[in-house]
Amino acid sequence: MLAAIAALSFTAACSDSGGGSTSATSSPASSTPAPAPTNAGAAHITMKNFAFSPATLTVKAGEKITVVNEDSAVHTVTASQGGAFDTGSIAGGKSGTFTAPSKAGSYAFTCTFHPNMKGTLTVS
Ligand SMILES: [Cu+2]
Repeated sequence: MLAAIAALSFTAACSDSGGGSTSATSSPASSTPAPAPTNAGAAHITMKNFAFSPATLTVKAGEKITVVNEDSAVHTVTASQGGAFDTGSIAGGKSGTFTAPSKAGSYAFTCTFHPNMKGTLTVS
């Protein structure tokens, strides 16, 4: 009798875990990416097509203002009176900054190279 073969009941409990438990709750990625609140209130002036934009700007005393030159020509933001502020030359494609006067008032400014460019800075 070859009954000794029966010892091969070696059914290891390798239960192939292909179970239908597909509980992979993939989050629908509806998390809105933070909309970068960086310079939300930062004052800035853009020079484009030989004009300031905006041409009139209201800022707080001593506020820092960023000036972006989108033209290819050199521009400045220069106070028309008393040298209240001046960015100096800003080459095309570059940017600069200036600081608003600490005294409230209305300050006309221009570009020293292009006097037709005019703007007004109001310090509140
Ligand atoms: Cu200019």
